[in-house]
Amino acid sequence: MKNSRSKQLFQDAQKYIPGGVNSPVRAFKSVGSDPLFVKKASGCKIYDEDDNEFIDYVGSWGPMILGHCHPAVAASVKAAVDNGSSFGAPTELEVILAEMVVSAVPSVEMVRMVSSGTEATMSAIRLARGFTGRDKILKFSGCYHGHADSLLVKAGSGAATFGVPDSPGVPGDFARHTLTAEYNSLPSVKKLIAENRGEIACIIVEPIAGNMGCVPPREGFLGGLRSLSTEEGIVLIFDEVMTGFRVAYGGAQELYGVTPDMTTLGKIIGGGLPVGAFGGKKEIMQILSPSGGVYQAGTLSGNPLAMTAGIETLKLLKRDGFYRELEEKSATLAAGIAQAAKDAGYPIYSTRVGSMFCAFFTKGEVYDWTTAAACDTGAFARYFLAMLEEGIYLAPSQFETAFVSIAHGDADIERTIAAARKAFKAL
Ligand code: KE4
Repeated sequence: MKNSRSKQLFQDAQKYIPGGVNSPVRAFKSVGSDPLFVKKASGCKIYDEDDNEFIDYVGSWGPMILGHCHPAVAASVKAAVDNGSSFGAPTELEVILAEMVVSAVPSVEMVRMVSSGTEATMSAIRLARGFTGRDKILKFSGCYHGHADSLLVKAGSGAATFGVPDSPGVPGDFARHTLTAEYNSLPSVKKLIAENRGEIACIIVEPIAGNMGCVPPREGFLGGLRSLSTEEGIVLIFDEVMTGFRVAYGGAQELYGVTPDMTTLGKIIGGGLPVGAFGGKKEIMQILSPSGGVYQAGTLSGNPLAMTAGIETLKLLKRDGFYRELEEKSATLAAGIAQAAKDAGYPIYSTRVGSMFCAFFTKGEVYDWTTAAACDTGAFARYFLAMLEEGIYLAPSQFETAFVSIAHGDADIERTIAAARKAFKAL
C-alpha cells in the first residue's frame, strides 16, 4: 500500500506535535506501524493522503454513527457558519439540544454542555463531590473516562494501550482519592465501600466498557451498582460518552433499564464536532454555578456549530427503525468475523453490543481488565495490519472498540468479512 505522503507528513508532524499526533492512540504505536494521515471521509469510507480508500470502523472513535459527511448534517453546519461560529452567549440551539437530550436519556432532568468527554466526566465528578461533600471516587480498572487527573488511574484506552495505567504527572494526593474496583465484580465494589463507608462521592462506570475493548456488563452488575449507590448515598454516574445514542437512543441506561443519578455524554451528540455534556437529577444539577456554588465553565460550551451538528444528528437517529437496521448490519458483521476466525482455527473471543464490537485475541472469556490484558496484542497487531492491507480500517489497539455506522452497506460488510477470512488464515 502506497503511504509515502503519510510517512512524510508523520515526519513533519513529529517536529511540531509530541509524537506527531494530537491524541496518543492515533499514533498506531501499539500496532507497530506509522499512522495514516486522513484527507477526507464520506459515508463509511475514509481516504488517506496517498489516496488509499478504507472501510472505516473507527468512526472518529464513535461520533460518526451516521457515517462521515452526512449530507443533512454537513448542510446544516455550512448554513450555521454563515450566522457566526461562536458568540460566548446563550443561543436557542443550546436549548433545543438540551431538550432533546433530556427527552432521550432517562436519568437526565437537566444538562450542561461542554466541549469534550473529559470535561464532562471531570465536571460530573466535581458536582458529585460538591453534592455529597465527600472526596473519594470509585472507578473500574480498564475503564477510561478521559484524562482528568483523578480519572487517569488504572485507565483504559490509550493509557492501557501504552501500559501506563497510572500516568506520570498525577499527584499521589489526587490518585489516593480514586478507588479502583474490578469491572463486573460487585464483591470488589462492596469491599471498597465497606473500607471507605461514608467517604465515596460517586461511582463512575462505563455501562458497556468500550476502552479495554468492548466488554458488556454481566447480568446484575449495573443493577447491583444502582442498589449499592442508593443504599450508601453515592452518586452513580454512567459514563455514556461512547454508549450514549450509540446502543439505543436513550443509551445503555435505556438498553439495560438501569437509571443512574448522572450521565456523561459526548461524541455522537456533537455529530463529529467538539461536544461533551453532563446531566442528571435536577437536585444535583441545580447546585452547579451559576444556580449553585459548584463552579464549572467553558468558552466554547454550547458552541452553535457543534449544537447544530448534534441537533441534526439526533433528529436522524430518531427515525423509525434506525437502531434495528444498525443492529442487523452489526450482527451480520460480527458473526462473519467470528466465523472467519473459527474457520481459520484461530481462537478469538468476540463481543458486541449493538454497533460496538471487538475481537479479543485470547481463548478465554473477557469480562474485566485482567482478562482483557491477557490478550495477545502482537497477534492483534498482525491482524490489524493485514486488515489495513485489505482496505479495512480498524481501531489500532486491542483495547478499543470498533463501530458500525448506518452508512456501512451489505457490500462493505461482505468485503470486511472476506478480508477477515484472509487475515485470520495468514496469522
Ligand atoms: P474525550 O475527552 O476524548 O472527548 O472523551 C473522553 C472519554 C470519556 N469517556 C469515555 C467512555 C470515552 O470513551 C472517552 C474517549 N474515548 C476515546 C476512545 N477510546 C477517545 C479516543 C482518543 O483518546 O483519542
